[in-house]
Amino acid sequence: MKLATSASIIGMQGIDVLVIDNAFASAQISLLGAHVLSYKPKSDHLDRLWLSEAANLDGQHAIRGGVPICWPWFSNSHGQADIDLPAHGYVRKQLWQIIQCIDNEQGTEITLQPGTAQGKGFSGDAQLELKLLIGKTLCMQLMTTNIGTTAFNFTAALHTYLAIGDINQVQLLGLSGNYLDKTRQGGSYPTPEPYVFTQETDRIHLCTEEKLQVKHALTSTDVSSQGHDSWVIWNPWQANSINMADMTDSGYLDMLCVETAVTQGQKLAPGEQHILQQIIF
Ligand code: TA6
Repeated sequence: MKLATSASIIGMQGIDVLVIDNAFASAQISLLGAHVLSYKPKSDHLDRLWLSEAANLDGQHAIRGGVPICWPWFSNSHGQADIDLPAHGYVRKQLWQIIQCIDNEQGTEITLQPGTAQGKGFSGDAQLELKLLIGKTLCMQLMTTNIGTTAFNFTAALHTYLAIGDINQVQLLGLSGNYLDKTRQGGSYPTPEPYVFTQETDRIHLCTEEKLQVKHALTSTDVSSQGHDSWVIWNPWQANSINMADMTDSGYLDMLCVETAVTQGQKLAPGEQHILQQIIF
């Protein structure tokens, strides 16, 4: 497979990384997990994504930061009794292949597929593909297709870690209604107004608003989505950062996860396809 002129592959510790540098932006995509690590538009050269300074890039661990792909289940919603199944599914620790990488007038288009979409805990016959457009915006489409003869269910998320400079100066705009709070036994609470951050936050907003805006110390980041049934908002705060080997003690200060997600279960009949799309700009 011939790479686009804008593309090259480099080794970064234990992982191979596809590096894109075109007229509109630069980006880094780890082939472990098809994990976008960095996206910097040329308009201001500011990375919209956060990567932990302590991220484990040995090729064996899920990467803390960037955009982890959670599939075929989000969190622990695999519906199985097996407690050893990995949180957020198994494709973030799989090696993905580059199927296509071409430059066009909008940027660089990349298609990636995992070695296999099959894995312990999921019996669906699925094809999984991630399509990226690295341009004036970062467009990601996670495409799930039922290539089998029976229906299956899945959940998923694009678990985006945004670089926000200082969590104490963030305001999130665009959400409404109630959210489910993982830090309070899944209880339901109204969306705060203004939406600011002062403590551990782990929330599932069961709403399909298309566009959120994160105002922060570095710039303002817009995240828009289609194909989702939820937005998940996460910041582990200080005590959890201290306890996580792949975050520095103060790592929580300059990141916020804004995740477009299918948390309620998406059923796909044979031949059907679902696209979870996220655009960051
Ligand atoms: O999306 C929020 C969440 O499910 C949190 O509950 C938190 O655990 C986070 O994801 C990170 O999960 P990970 O498996 O990457 O440590």
